[in-house]
Amino acid sequence: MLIRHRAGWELPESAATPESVYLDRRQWLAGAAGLVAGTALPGLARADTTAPTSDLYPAKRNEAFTLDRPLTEEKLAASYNNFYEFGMSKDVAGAAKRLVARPWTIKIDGLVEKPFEIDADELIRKMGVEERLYRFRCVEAWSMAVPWTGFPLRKLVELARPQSGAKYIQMQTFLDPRMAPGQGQRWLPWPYTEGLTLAEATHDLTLMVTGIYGKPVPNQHGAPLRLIVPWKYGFKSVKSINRISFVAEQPKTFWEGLQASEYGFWANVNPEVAHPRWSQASEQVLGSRERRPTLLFNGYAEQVAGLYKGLEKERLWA
Ligand SMILES: Nc1nc2c(c(=O)[nH]1)N[C@H]1C(S)=C(S)[C@@H](COP(=O)(O)O)O[C@H]1N2
Ligand SMILES: [Mo]
Repeated sequence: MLIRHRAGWELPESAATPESVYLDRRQWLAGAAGLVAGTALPGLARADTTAPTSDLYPAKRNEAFTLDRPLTEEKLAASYNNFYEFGMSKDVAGAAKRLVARPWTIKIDGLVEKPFEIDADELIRKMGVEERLYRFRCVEAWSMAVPWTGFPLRKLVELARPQSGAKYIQMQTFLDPRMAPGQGQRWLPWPYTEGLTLAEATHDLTLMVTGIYGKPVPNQHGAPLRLIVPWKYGFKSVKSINRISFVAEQPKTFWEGLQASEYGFWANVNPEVAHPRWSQASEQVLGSRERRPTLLFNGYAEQVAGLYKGLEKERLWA
């Protein structure tokens, strides 16, 4: 069993893992045993930790994106993660070393002029990268402030040349239970899938993340390429993306597939709308003892509220 001391800023165990709380603990423990056995699997390639695009870091900071709070300490952000492919605790950085993030191919398909595949580093170099400081708010009611490096997803949408019928994009993580033991947990709707409307995907704040703290993004943060949508709960920010599909209908997401009564498609941050099991009014600032009031759209209301005009009847806040 894992026995660890709780830091002052961590939520009590009862509140710390609400995204997974309703999952059967015994099922998970059975899976965890498989995870240990899986570590000994022979023949698995070791992840190459040097990104062919590492010369792009640190990237120039775009000063248009400023923060109202100090940055979270790099070590803390890198050791308090949600990446269910590698386990359900926050302590998955070790297990995520198994992720073979290079070479990595991203498939662009669906309603586009011409589907294609592209190597992640080729794409990153083509798009160019910049640094932005964003707030990051998990539905579990904790938050961080992070220097991400990446490029606006809009640039990739332009590269893909969507057909007029494309209204949404669906983004998927790899599916490889040998590499990611958490995917051996068959009751979870793998692969991890997320989606955005085309308007959200092409909003200036929506970032394809390739780096963090001035370096290529490490495995536990979703190497080699992950999404960041700072006005939505963290679960929308899918990691280790290998497929982006342009579609006509609203795509089903991992969390909707798991528990639609608690997690929806929109997942915009709103302090006034509680999760069915806990309040969203405030957030624990990781690395400090501070609890801050949560801001509407995580503080990005001025930029994004317009995206939701006319959608007031939708379930925008879950
Ligand atoms: N593929 C994948 N992406 C994922 C997750 C996951 O389990 N698998 N967890 C999500 C959740 S709930 C959060 S809060 C963020 C955490 O990102 P971080 O570990 O880089 O802080 O990743 C999101 N993206
Ligand atoms: Mo989350």
